[in-house]
Amino acid sequence: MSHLAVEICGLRLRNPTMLAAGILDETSASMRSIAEAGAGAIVTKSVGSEPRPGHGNPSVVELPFGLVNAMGLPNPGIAVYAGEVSEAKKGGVPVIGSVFAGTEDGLAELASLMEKAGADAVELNLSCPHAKGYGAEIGSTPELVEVICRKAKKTTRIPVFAKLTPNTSSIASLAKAAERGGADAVVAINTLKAMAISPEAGVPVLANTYGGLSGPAIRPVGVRCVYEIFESVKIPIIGVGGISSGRDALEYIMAGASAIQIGTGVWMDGPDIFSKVNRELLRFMEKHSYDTVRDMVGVAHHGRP
Ligand code: RRO
Repeated sequence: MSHLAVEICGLRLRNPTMLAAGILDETSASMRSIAEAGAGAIVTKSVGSEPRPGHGNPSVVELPFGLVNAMGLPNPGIAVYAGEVSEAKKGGVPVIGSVFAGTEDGLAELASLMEKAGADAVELNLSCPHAKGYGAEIGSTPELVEVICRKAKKTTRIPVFAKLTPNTSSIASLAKAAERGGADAVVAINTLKAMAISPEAGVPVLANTYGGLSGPAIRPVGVRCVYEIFESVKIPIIGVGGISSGRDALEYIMAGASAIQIGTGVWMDGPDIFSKVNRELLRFMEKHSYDTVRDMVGVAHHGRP
């Protein structure tokens, strides 16, 4: 009998789909509605130590093949958001707290505050492509990624995930550094650094000029990144980038992902995307006689066991 349940870093998920950071995760109510819609876990929005308004508008450009966003890490700060995390847990699925900071000490402190708020795991945002001093600015060198993960592991008992940037010549080197630093899993990928220009106005569309491309266009990049990381580390990989069908999820799983996240797909198709992806995954597994998701992880490297 095929089933969708997975275990990742000790977290038991009823299925391998998670809400990605940054979409419909501003409040506990929206996060619980995603749990009700069928997600196996929820990742919170990226939260920092202090409230931040984010970048000015326009902060999102919709394209036929995805989105370019420069939200700029808007969030109410951990002191306020902690209450949303504990409430979100009532949705009955694991809640993973995404955090950002400009230093390794800042990230370690936020990781521990997320644990106190009740998060089941923490996701270190080492990859936002357009926020000065944060994200990819501190997550692009293996040495720093290693130190950041080591510090976060020292201050927390819950699993630590490192969300990595694809805007680098070797995402596998970043994944290896995260593993050396003790990270329990890596998440790949965040958005691709991008921009849009209005020919009529003759200026960049986004107030921040630069943003991050997400959605169907980046799926082949994400799948390639997961494939490369799988060959380099032993810790689990969580795949994200352009997933909106069971088939898309299967690409990531067969490249090496033990679970997957959906962000822009929720923006495009609504929360029902979780039950749709899960239904399609299960149908495929039944048709092709895979009992578990785990049996499909990395199949593109070594063939069926
Ligand atoms: O808030 C954002 O602008 C943002 C973040 Br934190 C991120 O990690 N990735 C992204 O594309 N946008």
